[in-house]
Amino acid sequence: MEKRIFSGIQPSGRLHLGNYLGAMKNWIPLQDKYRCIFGIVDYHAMTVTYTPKEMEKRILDAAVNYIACGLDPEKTILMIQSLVPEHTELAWIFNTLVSVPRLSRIPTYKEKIQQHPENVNMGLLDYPVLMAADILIYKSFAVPVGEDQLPHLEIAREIARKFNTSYGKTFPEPQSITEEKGMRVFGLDGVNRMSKTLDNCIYLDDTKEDVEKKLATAVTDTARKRRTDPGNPDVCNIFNYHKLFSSKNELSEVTEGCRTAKIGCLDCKRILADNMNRELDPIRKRQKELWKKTDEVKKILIDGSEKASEIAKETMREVRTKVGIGLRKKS
Ligand code: AQP
Repeated sequence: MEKRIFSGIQPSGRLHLGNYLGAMKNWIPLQDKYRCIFGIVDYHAMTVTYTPKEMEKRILDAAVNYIACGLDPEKTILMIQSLVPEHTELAWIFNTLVSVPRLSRIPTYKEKIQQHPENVNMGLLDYPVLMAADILIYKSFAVPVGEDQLPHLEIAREIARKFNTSYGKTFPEPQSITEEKGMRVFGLDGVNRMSKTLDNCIYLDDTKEDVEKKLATAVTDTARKRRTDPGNPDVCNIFNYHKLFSSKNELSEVTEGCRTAKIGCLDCKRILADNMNRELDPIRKRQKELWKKTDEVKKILIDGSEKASEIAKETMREVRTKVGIGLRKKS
């Protein structure tokens, strides 16, 4: 059987550097090694309050960014979760294999109910079960994810194990594919993970000037009060960004300049802004081109979802038989 991997991003807002460095950028080389299925997981995005009229624009925005960052629909399946309803069907079956206390201990659930105390819905609790179905409906052997998603992947492994024990070997226990670089990108506040909800982001469609302005006010080493004070790159979030965008030489120059107060935070941020913009420029250029041909983008998603459906339907036929629901022509 072909080796498949699945990963996805929620269309819950504009995509940001955390999504790019923790997810999309790492997906690019996988396209040549495995059968990749990358989803825009819109059912997940319904777990927080949203405006229905904006959802389609967000889905398209995610697709534009996927392609602009280098995902190639000729090699890879790009799909929309809700166009393959077998994801939610399998999630229902998986719901019977995991306990409520287990789900309520997941860190992202605790985080979300703090962020959205007015809307603690079942979908938030059930999110990892739907994610397990997203992965296992394609019998994916591995999943490329950022650090925040590792507890969810653990749930997917537990569910696969439980299903296999209860109903016979059906699913692989999916492994994580993680890259040390970009595992956890902090937001401009330097404290929290970069996240759409917290709006502490550099977005992939921010202009060159937006990037410069946002970096200029971003948090650095808070103990460095004056330009003449030496700084400590080890506790500076701007230095974390440098590690992701700057060359080895620049990293040592910036380290030395900061520790000896030869350069100030603004000088350091200017070097970073140039490097970040150099990487983001071609992405922004392709975004603009793709927004002029959204019909083509929609077709890519519809075709991709059809290809994904073929695999998902086959898995569900097997699952329905194994769990014994429905009727079969011959008993
Ligand atoms: N800050 C981050 N650092 C590293 N990786 C990140 N990812 C997201 N933020 C960071 C990775 O992006 C993929 C998809 O994430 P998602 O949009 O489905 O959900 P999320 O992780 O919940 O992202 P947000 O921005 O925090 O969304 P909201 O605010 O809507 O919940 C995942 O692989 C994730 O690891």
